[in-house]
Amino acid sequence: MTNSFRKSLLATTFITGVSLLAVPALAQDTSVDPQDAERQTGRTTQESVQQDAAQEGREGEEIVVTGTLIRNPNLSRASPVNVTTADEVELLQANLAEEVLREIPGVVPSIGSAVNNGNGGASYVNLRGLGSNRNVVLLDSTRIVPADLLGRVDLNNIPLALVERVDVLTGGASTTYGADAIGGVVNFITKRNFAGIDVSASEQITERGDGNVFRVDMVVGANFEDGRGNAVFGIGYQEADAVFQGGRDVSLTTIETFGGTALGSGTSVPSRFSGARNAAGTANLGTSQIDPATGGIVPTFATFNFNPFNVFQTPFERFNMYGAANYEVAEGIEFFTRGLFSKNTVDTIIAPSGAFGIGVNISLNNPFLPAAARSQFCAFDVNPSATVYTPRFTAAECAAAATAAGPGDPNYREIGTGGFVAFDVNGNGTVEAGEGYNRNPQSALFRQHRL
Ligand SMILES: [Ca+2]
Ligand SMILES: [Ca+2]
Repeated sequence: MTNSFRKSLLATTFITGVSLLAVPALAQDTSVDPQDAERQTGRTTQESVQQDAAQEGREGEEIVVTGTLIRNPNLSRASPVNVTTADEVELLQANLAEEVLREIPGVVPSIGSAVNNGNGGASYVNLRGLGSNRNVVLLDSTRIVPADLLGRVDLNNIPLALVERVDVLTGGASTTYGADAIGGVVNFITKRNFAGIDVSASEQITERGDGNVFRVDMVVGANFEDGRGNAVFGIGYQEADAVFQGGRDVSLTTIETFGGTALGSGTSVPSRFSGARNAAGTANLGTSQIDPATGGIVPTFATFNFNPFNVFQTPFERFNMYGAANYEVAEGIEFFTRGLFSKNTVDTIIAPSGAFGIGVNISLNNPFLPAAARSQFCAFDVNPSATVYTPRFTAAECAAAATAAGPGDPNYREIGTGGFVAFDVNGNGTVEAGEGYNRNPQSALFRQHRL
């Protein structure tokens, strides 16, 4: 840093100080006009500050720089705000607030009219994919009652017909709004001084003739006392029919992206189990399926196609009312009130669920257990050492257990009763901490529940 630069830096610093000091001096009306001072001393303010600073520097006093012209990005940086106007909402012919937000970059589709799996009847916004509980949803800049204990606001309750615009702050705003504004803030601004009557009705249908959506809204508003007060009331009804994925060829099955083959869920019928040996007795099987023809356990051959049951459009019916009034008593003092009523009926439709890896104990004398499956469960190698084969039960134990009378019978055996065996897994001569195996691990069941 050159000496001249340091001087000019100091000069600008002190000029800032001078101008700040001048403000209270002027207010007292006893200040010395800087121009008068310059005329008297023959120096400009900047020159005198430079010389004074130089004198102070010569005296060896510490100079503390309290401000510079270097810009602080924290003061000037603005968070991006995406604004969606009522015109855009109308152009979209959106029926729910979630449908509007879904179009905005930075918003990840969350549970809503097009995401049904996991739907509890509400719809949410998920900014930047950080989670639908990581953003704040406001109505006229104030919070509204959340729909669940996670603090998430049900977007089905937003009176879209009254919305003037939607401000979406897609940046972290925790410092302003609190810990839940990590992903950002969505602020629905309603029509503030709406006067008159607005009635709208719409009917939407897909090009295939299904997925009918009907909507009708009426908004009534009036200003009073020369615009100092306004009251507005809205009432609306919406109804949407389902569009099933099974209704379109393109979505009849899930297609694997690499090979283009149809995929399904392994949680299916016939049931799948873990914990069995292959039929040849050469290796353990992973999660495998019962073959009804042989009663044996074989690699999965029949998957369940869950696609046709799922929906592209979630069916719902909604009736909502919204009323608000504001009155400016004096400048800066305003009373306002608002009321919100919404009754939503959302049909959540997904494919039949299943038992996804539920641990089960299986009695080997179960009359419904095929003999082939029984012997494969018994032959399962429980020993983790690659060179040691330890079957769950020996062939003799297995055969005896098949005809055991009941739990009191000494030959009775059950898969999944556990029991830890310490064992030198890596074969180094000592059984170390963590080495061992479960001699009779549980079998996990995967089975699709048919409707
Ligand atoms: Ca082994
Ligand atoms: Ca060892």
